[in-house]
Amino acid sequence: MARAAKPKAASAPPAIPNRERPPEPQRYQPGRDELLELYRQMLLIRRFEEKAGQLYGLGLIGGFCHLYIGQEAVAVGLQSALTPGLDSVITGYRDHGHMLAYGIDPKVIMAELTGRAAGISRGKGGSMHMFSTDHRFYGGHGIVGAQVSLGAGLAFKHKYAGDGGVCMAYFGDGAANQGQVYESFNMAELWKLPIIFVIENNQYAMGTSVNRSSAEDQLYRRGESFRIPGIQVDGMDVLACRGAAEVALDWVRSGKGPVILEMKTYRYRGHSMSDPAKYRSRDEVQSVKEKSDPIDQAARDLGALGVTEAELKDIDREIRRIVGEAADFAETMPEPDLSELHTDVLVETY
Ligand SMILES: Cc1ncc(C[n+]2csc(CCOP(=O)(O)OP(=O)(O)O)c2C)c(N)n1
Ligand SMILES: [Mg+2]
Repeated sequence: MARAAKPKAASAPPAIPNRERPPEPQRYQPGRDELLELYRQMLLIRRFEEKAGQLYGLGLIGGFCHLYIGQEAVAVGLQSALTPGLDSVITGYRDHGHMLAYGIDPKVIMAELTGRAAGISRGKGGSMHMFSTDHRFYGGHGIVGAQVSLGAGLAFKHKYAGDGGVCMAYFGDGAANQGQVYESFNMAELWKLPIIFVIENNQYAMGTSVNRSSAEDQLYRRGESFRIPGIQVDGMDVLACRGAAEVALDWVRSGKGPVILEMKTYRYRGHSMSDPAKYRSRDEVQSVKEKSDPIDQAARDLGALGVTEAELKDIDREIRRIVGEAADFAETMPEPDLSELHTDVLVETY
């Protein structure tokens, strides 16, 4: 009896055959003042989030509250390469850092957290539903993965209007397993939409680690069957993030279609303020803080550029003052009037 022919061993084809790839990103080389600004922005996010955690503990913030501590380099590094007023940004519920990185006033973000009328969504959206069309910042979304298809829509608008803008759509490692993400990938590549898909791989989706939930845990490869190139980036290094953003933006702005950036990062706090974090050890968290903290890394880079400890302490003092003022504002401003209960629910003119 003839033996069945042995299946031919696959000869490790290139990930995306016949497809040009973006060049390997280089670590960004900023001047002293530019790096100081990136450092300031990361520290603002860190101190803002610490304060938000305290206000939550005091009962001043209701509902859900997801902190961005540990992931600061991602939003700061990527968004520093965007053009405000032209490009658009959209993300999930862990959104405070992205707003701060876009230069939105910490006072109106904090006031939104405490549900005050002066908040950026007039106190009616809270932590997960912040929006600023002036900044082309389109939320703040509680439905995991929804921002990816909405982001594809924003990118379609950029292309349709021919305005030269790019949409940066952020989502998590958990969201990367959601179906609508792949429908969006397909359309985005098919229509060569100007979108950067940013997967913030902070290693966990609520209490589930990426390795436990993902058949392919190298998330930058998730676009392969759509011919979308992916780049894996050290998301704990603001200069690596910025370097990757430059490459991705060049690619997308030149009309070559979408790109995926997988940002390897880590969240220091629980999923939300109500997470007891029993799924990982304290040692694991401590070890990341000690070895890879993005703010410490930037401080070392600043040291190499001649910035002194005393200058960094002054920056910290200044940031604490800004955050303290934002918290005072958020605690003392009035709540929305009862007559606002049914406004902003539907678009009121058609
Ligand atoms: C469609 C949908 N399914 C489930 C949930 C519940 N949920 C909220 S956050 C979350 C985990 C998402 O994790 P990830 O995408 O990694 O983002 P991270 O919280 O780490 O930023 C889940 C399952 C939801 N909000 N929406
Ligand atoms: Mg995650």
